[in-house]
Amino acid sequence: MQGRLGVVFAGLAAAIACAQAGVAAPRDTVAPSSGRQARSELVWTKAVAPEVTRYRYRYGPLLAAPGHNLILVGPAPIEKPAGDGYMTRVRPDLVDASGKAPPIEQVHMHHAVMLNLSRKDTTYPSLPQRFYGFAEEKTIGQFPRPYGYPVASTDVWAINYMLHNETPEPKVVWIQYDVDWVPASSPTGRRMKPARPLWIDVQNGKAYPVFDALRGEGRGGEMTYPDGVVPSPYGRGPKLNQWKVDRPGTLVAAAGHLHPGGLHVDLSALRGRRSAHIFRSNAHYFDPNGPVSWDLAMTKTPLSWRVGLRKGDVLRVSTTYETRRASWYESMGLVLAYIADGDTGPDPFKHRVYTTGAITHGHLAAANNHGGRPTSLPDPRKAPDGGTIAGGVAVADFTYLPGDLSSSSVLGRPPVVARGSSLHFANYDSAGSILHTVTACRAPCNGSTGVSYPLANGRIQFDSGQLGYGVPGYTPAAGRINWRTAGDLPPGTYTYFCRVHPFMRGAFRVK
Ligand SMILES: [Cu+2]
Repeated sequence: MQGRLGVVFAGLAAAIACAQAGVAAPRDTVAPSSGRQARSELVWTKAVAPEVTRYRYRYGPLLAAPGHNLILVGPAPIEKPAGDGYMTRVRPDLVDASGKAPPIEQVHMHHAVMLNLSRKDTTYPSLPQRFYGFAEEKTIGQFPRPYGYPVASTDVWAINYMLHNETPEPKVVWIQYDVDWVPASSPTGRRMKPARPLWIDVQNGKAYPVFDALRGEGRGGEMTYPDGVVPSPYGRGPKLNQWKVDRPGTLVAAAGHLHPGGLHVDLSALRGRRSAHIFRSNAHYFDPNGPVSWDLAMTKTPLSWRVGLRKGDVLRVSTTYETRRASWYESMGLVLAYIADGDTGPDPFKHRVYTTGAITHGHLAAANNHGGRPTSLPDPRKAPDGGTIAGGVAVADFTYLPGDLSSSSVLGRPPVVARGSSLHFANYDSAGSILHTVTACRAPCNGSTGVSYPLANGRIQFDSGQLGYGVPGYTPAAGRINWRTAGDLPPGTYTYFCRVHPFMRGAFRVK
């Protein structure tokens, strides 16, 4: 048996030698689906109010290759209503060929950003203007009257997104976006006032704007980023979570974005030494397991919400994650707000501001499989000892060899590592840019896969990062395929999963 495993390992080692030589360090790109280039198309239009037309568009087909963690490197142009006008509402979705949203634990939108390539972003001018963003929270953006996002007929819209296929099968999906539109020349359009998007992000400007919130960090089971992180994650550099107001105006709408485990995103205004809390976008979890999954909706400002700001005021964002149940890797926290330049709204330093709002939609069917039900997978704590392959574990073809819970052969037994030694993992699937992690989950970690199972909740925490190649800092890829466990793990059986492909489960044993 050992000899055969050695042969397997030699083949894998050749693959990795290739990858290390740079032969296969591909950038993640969107593969055209069977020759059909992705493009955006108008699906239908309908009148929803006098002089307000709803346009439904779909952008696709997007082929999420098996197991891929895709990021589109260049933004792709998308359709928009013709002529000059105002966008007054936007509703995003991710759908399959039947028009339904696929289950989140199979394929999900990590994030998608709608861009206006014809304008500069206000809070990060080297980017095109970010005017909407969404992930599986799918917040519906609605402007209060008489405000809207002004769009010129010559503006070019684009979308930049990261899509995860969490399964080993190819998935084809479309990004769907509904836009409510008021022509500028209509009587309603002539009464409208323009509002400008402000993207305020705890990692503003980073191509992959994420941070980790680890279990046990913070106080009372909650960690606030960046406030609760010592030393400051920004070091001596600019405070990425702040933006200085460049002209007087009034905020008219805001909503937050966060990831599973996130509790809320807070927006404050600073004037001199004073600080005014102006909005908390709460994550409302429908998930019966609590704040642990994408089964959530964010609250958005009420239509009557207005905050007047002066030039020189500072807008500041922070986000809070729960840190009692699990670790939350590669998390986000941001607010998208809209400001009407020149308008004078209530001064938040003189008047009380409503800091809460309502969710924009209810529980989504795509988020309904919570997982964690019994399966036929074994309890690795009860399995006999296994051996390692050339001293380590190979991640290949969506399995951990040896130690994969799905393997009924000897390969399914947890490999043993001597106390004081570390166990080596190497991801050989990465030659095809399939990223995997080795992330601790609480034993036995053998329940069914769903939006809230497994979690990164091992008794002792560890996480390899996303092993594989890509552009570090731009994609989630760690830029390496190797990882070692800590050498000081106490004896016991350790269970783990892949954050990218949560159906992947493995175990090892320290003796
Ligand atoms: Cu994986």
